Amino acid sequence: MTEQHKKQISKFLSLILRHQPEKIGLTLDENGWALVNDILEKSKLQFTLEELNEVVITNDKQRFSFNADKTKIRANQGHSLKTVDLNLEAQIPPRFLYHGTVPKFIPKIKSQGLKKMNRQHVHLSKDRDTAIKVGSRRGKPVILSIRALDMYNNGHQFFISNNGVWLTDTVPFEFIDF
Ligand code: HQG
Repeated sequence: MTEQHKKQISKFLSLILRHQPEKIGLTLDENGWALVNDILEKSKLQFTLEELNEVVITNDKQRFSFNADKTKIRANQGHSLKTVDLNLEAQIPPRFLYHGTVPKFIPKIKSQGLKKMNRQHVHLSKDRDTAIKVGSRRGKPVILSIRALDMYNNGHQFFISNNGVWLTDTVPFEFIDF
């Protein structure tokens, strides 16, 4: 399987499992799971169960998970769909977490803090290198340090996705070191 084909399938899965399942007439349950067979049947992009397996296992960010008997699949984070509840357990965060962004957003972030924008959560990284990668998707990255444990001690909840992304509802500007 070529890297290009894998990437194409990964992008397609992100679209239907995070944002627009209706694009192919797919339904997700309340926890974001879709039936694997449904996806194989309804997808306009052609791929086999073996290829789907390979995409899930080798995915650079481990974006997707199967359930125990591998009949269902879901995205580990990144949803814009308001109805999906991943049922993640609240966690105590480390002292610092990081957010990669780009210069043009800094003035707004300075006044409003970090907002979840189109997604269900603000996404934070456990280390600077990961945050650099996230920011680089949009241009020259700027890395913000978030005083996560302080936030937690002030009543903010944190979650960690299956693939290690830290999630929270909003980051007020006073917890951000610019
Ligand atoms: C910015 C990818 C203006 C924020 C990544 C970001 C991640 C504000 C953008 C995951 C703002 C939202 C999520 C405010 C935040 N004013 N701009 N008040 N607050 N922003 O894509 O964190 O490859 O929704 O800095 O690796 O960039 O898809 O969030 O630049 O883990 O699996 O608004 O998506 O993963 O952008 O990325 P996004 P993100 P995948």
